[in-house]
Amino acid sequence: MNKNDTNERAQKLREKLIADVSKTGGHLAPSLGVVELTMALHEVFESPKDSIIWDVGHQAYAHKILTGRSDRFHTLRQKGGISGFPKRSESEHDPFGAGHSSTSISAALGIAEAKSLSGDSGKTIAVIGDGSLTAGLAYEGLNNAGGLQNKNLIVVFNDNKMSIDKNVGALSRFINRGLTNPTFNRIRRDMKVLLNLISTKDLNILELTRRAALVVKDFFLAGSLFEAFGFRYIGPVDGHNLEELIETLKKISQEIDMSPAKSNPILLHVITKKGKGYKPAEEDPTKFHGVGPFDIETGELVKPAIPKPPSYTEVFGETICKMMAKDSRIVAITAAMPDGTGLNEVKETYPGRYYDVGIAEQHAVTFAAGLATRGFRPMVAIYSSFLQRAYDSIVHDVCLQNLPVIFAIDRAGVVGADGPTHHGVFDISFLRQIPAIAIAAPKDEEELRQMLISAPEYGIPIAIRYPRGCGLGVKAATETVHIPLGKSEVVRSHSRPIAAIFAIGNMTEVACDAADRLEGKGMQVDVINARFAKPIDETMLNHYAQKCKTFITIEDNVLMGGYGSAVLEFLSDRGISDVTVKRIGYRDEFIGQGSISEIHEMHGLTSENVIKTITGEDTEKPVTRDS
Ligand SMILES: Cc1ncc(C[n+]2csc(CCOP(=O)(O)OP(=O)(O)O)c2C)c(N)n1
Repeated sequence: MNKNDTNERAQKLREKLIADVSKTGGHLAPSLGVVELTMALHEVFESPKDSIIWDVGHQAYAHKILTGRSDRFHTLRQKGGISGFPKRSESEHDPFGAGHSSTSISAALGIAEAKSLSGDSGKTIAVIGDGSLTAGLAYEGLNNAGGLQNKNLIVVFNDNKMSIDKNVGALSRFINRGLTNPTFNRIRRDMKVLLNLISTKDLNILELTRRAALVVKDFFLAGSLFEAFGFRYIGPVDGHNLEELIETLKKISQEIDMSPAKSNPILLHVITKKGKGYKPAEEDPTKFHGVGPFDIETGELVKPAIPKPPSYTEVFGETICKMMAKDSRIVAITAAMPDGTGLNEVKETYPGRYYDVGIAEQHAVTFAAGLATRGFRPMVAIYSSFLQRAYDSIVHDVCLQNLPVIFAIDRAGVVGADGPTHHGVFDISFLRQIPAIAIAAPKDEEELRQMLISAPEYGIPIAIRYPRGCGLGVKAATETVHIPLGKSEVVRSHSRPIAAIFAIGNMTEVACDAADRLEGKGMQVDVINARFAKPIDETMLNHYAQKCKTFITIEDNVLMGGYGSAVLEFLSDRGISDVTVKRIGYRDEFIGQGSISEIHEMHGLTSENVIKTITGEDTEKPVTRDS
């Protein structure tokens, strides 16, 4: 391959990435950073015989383009289009699905072992970033891999010093120290000069010098860390020098072929620049980590036609800042997502009470539990789908000890284009079965404020879940309103309602819209803003069981084990059998990608479907469940 040709191909690939992602939005900076690495991997290895597993998978766009998905790439993240992450059902070149971080080493090791067991000589390559290497799961994989000594496993460490924000923690410091340390770099330079001066006759000196160099390297470099895990460390190499990458990967491949079956796996350390080749992304890799549609010339985001109210995330960030000013017990914790969870202002204003723990949700929760034992009121801000990682910490460390940790669960409900790995549709169900915890969901951004302000006073674990996107444009109340634990509120009331809609969180607006439209048709329907999925408001349910015999429940969560289930359980346990409950929520299946409104439409989380459910008209899909 001629150097100019390859550079031109890399350039073309970048241009396509930028052009398509500027329209669809997506993870641009991570993908731009690995263009040469992707080309080199596909040049040297033979996918799908050799399996390439991208950690998180948000950087796999070039891989998708190079493996037969170029023509459809413009459908990225759209309903029915190419997924923003590797997906087994999409291509044989995606051997393992992802979306959540730090799974690649474990998955690759499993695949490598499966190949060994079945006599398949294919190699398995995990590509993992420095951000994803802050998660415990990655080390569980490294530890097991070093022990198993599967020679066909290669881990490529894509080191760009960035998670979504700047990477954090001691390991990141350790790895950077070696690479940027002037003393080491000087010694390395001097060593090279010395080695060149020595003739081959002086082998003893040569060997001595090599050993000395290794000692120095071990002392300073990332290599010692991976070597301690039983890997053969190679690097660091320049991740934008295609020739060097290809050369190195070829040597690695040959070396593996010549090694005995049980040999230490190889770790290749590659240095890349996030956003490489597109100036706005190089200058602001955090903005271009995951970006909406933008103008290619300026890098400016395409603005919505009508200005939108503040997002729930922004309201959370602003409220917690105000709370921290008044209450020194409150501390804020994020798992590598200060920007995404709205904690940037807290980070600036209260650096001493702000913790970015890395991509370590499990640790974040247990760390919060520790803080809570000493009188603090930790607020752990984590997206719903990533909180799944921390399940046992919530049960064992927080709830079992009844510690007053506050979970700010952002992106609860469907999230849109990121698809099934990122939809936050399980949290009501997976939290509801845990004793001690309360689960709240605000009907709008003002109620989110009130719930956050009320939470520290409950003195128990509480999860407050709120959706992706902007609020309803509700004005902030001038006075602080405290919400009593477990109390719902009636938001539409009539003397003789034909049905009562029990709505939770963002679905309250949908329910109100349906009730208002039915009122226009002369039908009385009451709406109750549930506020809490746990404890549920038994007084209100009892009251309505007397008042009307049809209940509708609606939630941005799976039906199974969700808020509607809680209502059914209550009625059944109390022997109330003359009330029919129709539940609206997500069926027992994983939900694909699409815009939030498209998904709500498909699953009947709309006022039209609520109206149909009440008036008895057929719906196109079986979106409701009768009991
Ligand atoms: C369990 C989990 N938590 C959080 C995230 C959100 N997230 C996506 S990518 C990313 C940073 C990954 O950094 P790195 O591995 O260094 O890749 P880079 O984006 O720098 O290429 C984070 C925190 C996630 N995908 N999974």
